[in-house]
Amino acid sequence: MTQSARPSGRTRALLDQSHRWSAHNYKPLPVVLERGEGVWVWDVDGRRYLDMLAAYSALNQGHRHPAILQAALDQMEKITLTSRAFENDQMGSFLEELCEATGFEAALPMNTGAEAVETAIKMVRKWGYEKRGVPRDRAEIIVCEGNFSGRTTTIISFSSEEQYREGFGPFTPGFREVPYGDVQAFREAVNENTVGFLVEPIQGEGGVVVPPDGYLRATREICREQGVAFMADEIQTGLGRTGRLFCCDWEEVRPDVLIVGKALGGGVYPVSAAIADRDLMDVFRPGDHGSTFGGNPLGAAVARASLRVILDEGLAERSAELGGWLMEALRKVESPHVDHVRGKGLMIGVVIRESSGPARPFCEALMDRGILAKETHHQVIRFAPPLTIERGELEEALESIGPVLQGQGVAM
Ligand code: IF1
Repeated sequence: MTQSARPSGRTRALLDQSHRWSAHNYKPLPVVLERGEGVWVWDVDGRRYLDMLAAYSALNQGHRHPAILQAALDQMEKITLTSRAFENDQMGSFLEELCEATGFEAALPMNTGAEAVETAIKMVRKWGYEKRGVPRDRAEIIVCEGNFSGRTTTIISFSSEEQYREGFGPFTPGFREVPYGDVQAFREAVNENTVGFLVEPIQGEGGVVVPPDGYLRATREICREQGVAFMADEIQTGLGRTGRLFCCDWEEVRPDVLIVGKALGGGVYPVSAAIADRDLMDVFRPGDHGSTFGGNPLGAAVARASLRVILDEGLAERSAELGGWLMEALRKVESPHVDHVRGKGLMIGVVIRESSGPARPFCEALMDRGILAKETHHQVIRFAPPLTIERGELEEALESIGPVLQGQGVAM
């Protein structure tokens, strides 16, 4: 991995420019990228980095996958946007292929993950009123502490992260929070107005938190008994990331609503969807819900290719094999700074001890060695490369990751 000097003149100028003109809603690493290919990205000074974040699992297929690019280019030669006022020749095939791959009867296409989550919330609320007889405006959805499902005002209404809520009230009612991983707490929270349970099979932003074995299965059974819709937010864990096509597959759990996004767009175009059977999906009638770009032909063509790549290249199987190897290799690194390593497949979190300070300086030291990773929740370094990564590339990365985890080059 190349050692990189401190920001050069060109990097500095571009950092200053974005700082001058952008809202300051992020604190990105001081690296300015201008090219990506597979698992590699290059900054404006030509330095190469291994991308171990993959845009938070929106790049499972790697940067600029040729088949996905080609699908985008071909579609751009034809038609890119129609709105849903008219039909287009790509959306139906996209949704058919998506439903076949996931085993559901229908899908509602959106763009960002948050929009798909909002779609799922509206779906199960209306289903609760129409099919379950829940009194108007009394529907409740159970969520977990540590959740992250997006940044809209309704979604942050049920966030347990103070910073994501501070200053953005008033909040949307109708959500009840339970500890993540606690089946009994979930059972006790269900009442006659509970219409849904929104859960990430592994909490990504929460710090790559894997629930106890059987948690998904047990809560899913309670949902079945109580007539509550089990809503899996697989926007980050889905599409191969954890070693199965969907993380729920590890416990053979079939949700009532499957929410997907990120890698569905192959790193080329935002595409998301809420997927369900007709008993839930058909609560939507013409005019109930929509989006200017949802189901557009360019996004649909890109999503078809993105899904094809995941299935044809066996990305879930690669994630299981390489993730298992990487997790074991990381656990073998002897370091006074690492509390433990957790995750599933190529969705891995390395937890840094509080006594060693936050994870950010470790990510900065990794950047200096040509590896891009991002901390989450202060203490966790997240490793989630494209699922197309080769074993040799991971072995090479480990030659740098090991020493950094042992504190080399880390400003503590
Ligand atoms: C940011 C986090 C990750 C998600 C899950 C829905 C969404 C996300 C499980 C919403 C989005 C992104 C959002 C981005 C950073 C990133 C993130 F740190 F914020 F939480 F991945 F962990 N469900 N996660 O992870 O999808 O609307 O963004 O398309 O907001 O900073 P979106």
